Amino acid sequence: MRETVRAGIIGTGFMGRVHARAARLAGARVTGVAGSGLAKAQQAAPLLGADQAYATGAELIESGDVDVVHICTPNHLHAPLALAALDRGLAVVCEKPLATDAATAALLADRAAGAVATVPFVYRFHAMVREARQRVAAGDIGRISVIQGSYLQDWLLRPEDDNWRADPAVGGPSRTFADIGSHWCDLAEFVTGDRITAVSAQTAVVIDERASNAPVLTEDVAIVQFRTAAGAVGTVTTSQVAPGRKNRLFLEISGAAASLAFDQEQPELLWLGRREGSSTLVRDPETLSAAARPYSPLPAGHAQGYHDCFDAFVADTYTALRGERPDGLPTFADGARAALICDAVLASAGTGRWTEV
Ligand code: NAI
Ligand code: SOE
Repeated sequence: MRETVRAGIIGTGFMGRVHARAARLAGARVTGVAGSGLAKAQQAAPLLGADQAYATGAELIESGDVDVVHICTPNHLHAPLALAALDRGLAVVCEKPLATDAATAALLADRAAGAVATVPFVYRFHAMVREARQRVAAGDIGRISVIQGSYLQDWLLRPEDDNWRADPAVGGPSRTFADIGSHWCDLAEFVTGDRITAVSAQTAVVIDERASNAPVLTEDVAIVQFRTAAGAVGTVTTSQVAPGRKNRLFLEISGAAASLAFDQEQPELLWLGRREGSSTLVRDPETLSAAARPYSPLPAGHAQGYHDCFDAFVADTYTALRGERPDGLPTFADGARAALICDAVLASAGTGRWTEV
């Protein structure tokens, strides 16, 4: 690997900008950007700090001028672009959902064996999430009985709130669960070290007509009850039509000795519940466990957030490019796992039956 990583960004929207910034902060040079056409890429290049604009993702992948490709496009393009990049021997950072069905995601995970291929389940990179995970692993919570929570947003609340995610040909057959339920399940499994083994799900379309996608076929809401390998039970509610909720990923774990709760919109805090008295831990590098401290670079009281998680995720991906194995780096195997759960959720909602994952 060269001393300076050469990063190519495909997709010039919200995530294209976030990835390009994180890549530069991690010491990479952004050598190329591709958009939905040459004009879009040319417009984005100075904003992303990219040397060269490409008309298509395929051209960027074939350019010979990139070591790692960041795929930040609508969902249906993730799998073909990731396969092309892997075939070319490049490292890949591919946005979630890794693919719009579990079989394709599994194929990608197979093809990525031995390569650096990561998926931005970035909520793993909050310091307080690492602290929660460390406390579960250390046995502080005891045997886990219940894992529950929700991921709620409101940006698709009104019929005029429209997005490519609502079109199954572009976003895939699942919208809300694939888009945000995937993050929740990844986080729940990451923190507990447990696995969801069976699901019973209901989905609902609340807004049945949207401007460019009428009638709407993808779910606004998914409610999932589940069992885990270690014998815990749980529920998760996901919605993109929950008024007032912007990006509220909430996870609570109850064990025999204590509970833990994390709210993505209050990421400096971790609630620790006990029968004898509960407390709220505030992120402070001086008191965090060794596992969480690397994700807490700022002193206490200097709030960290989404960008910090993203930057840490990309920095760890680039560390992996140098042959190291950072702990908790989400790979294509984790992307395939999320796709598997998502397929089980859709199947269960369709049949009304419990479905094995
Ligand atoms: P966006 O709509 O803001 O941007 C998508 C971009 O892709 C647009 O600029 C569009 O012009 C471009 N595009 C469309 N067709 C293309 C093509 N054929 N080739 C190259 N570019 C093309 O969407 P956003 O929010 O940036 O989402 C992109 C992906 O990132 C999605 O898969 C989404 O699930 C994921 N995402 C992940 C997040 C995370 O925390 N990991 C956060 C937000 C989104
Ligand atoms: C939109 O629903 C979105 O930006 C998702 O695509 C992200 O993955 C999630 O992090 C926040 O919400």
